Amino acid sequence: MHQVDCPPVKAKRTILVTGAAGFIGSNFVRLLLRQDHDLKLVAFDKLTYAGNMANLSDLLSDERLVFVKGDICDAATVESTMREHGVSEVVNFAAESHVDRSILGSGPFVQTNVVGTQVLLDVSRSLGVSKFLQVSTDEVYGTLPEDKPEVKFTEETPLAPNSPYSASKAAADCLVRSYFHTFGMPVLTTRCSNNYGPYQFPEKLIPLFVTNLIEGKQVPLYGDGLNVRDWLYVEDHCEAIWTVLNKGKFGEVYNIGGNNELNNRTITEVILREMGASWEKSVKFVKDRPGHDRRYAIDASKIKNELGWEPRFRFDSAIVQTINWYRSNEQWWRDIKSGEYLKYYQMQYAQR
Ligand code: NAD
Ligand code: TDX
Repeated sequence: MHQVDCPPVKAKRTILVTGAAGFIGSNFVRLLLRQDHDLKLVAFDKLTYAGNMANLSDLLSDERLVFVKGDICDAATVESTMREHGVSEVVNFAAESHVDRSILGSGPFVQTNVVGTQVLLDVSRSLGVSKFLQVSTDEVYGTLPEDKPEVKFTEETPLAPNSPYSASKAAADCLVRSYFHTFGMPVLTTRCSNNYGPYQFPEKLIPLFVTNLIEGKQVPLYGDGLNVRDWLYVEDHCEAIWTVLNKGKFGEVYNIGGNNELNNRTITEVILREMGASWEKSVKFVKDRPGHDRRYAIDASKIKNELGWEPRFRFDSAIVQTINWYRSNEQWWRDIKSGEYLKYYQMQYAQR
């Protein structure tokens, strides 16, 4: 019998998702595949200490997803990947993302966050992509006073980064802005507050504290523990990025936040309560982070009013869901908390 080969189904959009094996990137890929959009995703990641194929392993059998190991600083690999897969849009999550590591050494932060973004912009421009979304952070705005709760970061707040991490992200944001003004590139920038949820590397506050408590270890609270962050569930952040990618106006910045300011003591109390641990036995106050920003708070009215996005998850239930995820996925974080991680932990916390 004569056999007819079916022509490959042509995806409408092909999105390069850089940093897709990290915390937020992998949650973004998972969300888009679950929502069943007619698109192809090219997950591109260098697999640094923070990149983990286990974050994507359950998704790799999906024919809408391909994975490419590569560095965003390597223009040849970025270009060949984008050409081979016919990439039409870029969402750049790839970054060195941990403030404490940027204090130990800023080199990799400048390299990936600044040079890597410049390379991605140049290749994307030369190939004429239809959209380039830069995933940035509220930390580029610096710090807010504690005694003026009405003051929040808006998109007009001047950039005033205080850590090498946030300085490198601010530099990248400036490059993205300049490619819009100089070359008319179709760029979008999002600036989000602190995320929590599944697959977050256990160097960040919430997964570090939850996994330490499961291991029967103490949790190291910096300074007086009264620094404030605006916590957002990762899926809400991913939905917001998808909204901006689809409805955002080129050249614009969109703040994303949870309207959920909590200090680190409160976060610690919530985790301890949920895990049945006591403050006296489990909390160790340690020397503060140098240059530690006191308060972050996002005014997310622009994305709400102009694009109709609002967070859907409530902190009190999403934090329990998150803690339970780390309880049920012990192998995932135990594999990470070994080898290199232990050396890092020793360097970061032993002398505090
Ligand atoms: P993460 O550290 O968990 O993941 C970063 C990923 O980027 C890793 O998979 C890593 O392997 C990859 N990567 C690093 N350097 C690379 C390179 N040169 N080339 C290719 N891939 C590389 O970080 P995350 O928490 O998922 O953050 C993702 C993005 O969101 C970052 O740009 C970060 O600045 C931003 N952001 C994070 C938060 C947060 O609370 N985590 C909040 C706001 C914004
Ligand atoms: O051991 C700790 N003890 C502690 O008290 C750690 C790791 C953190 N902290 C404090 C410092 C901060 O006030 O908890 C707060 C949150 O710290 P991190 O989880 O390191 O996040 P932060 O520095 O606020 O930055 C995060 O949010 C914005 C992400 O890491 C960034 O990538 C994102 O841009």
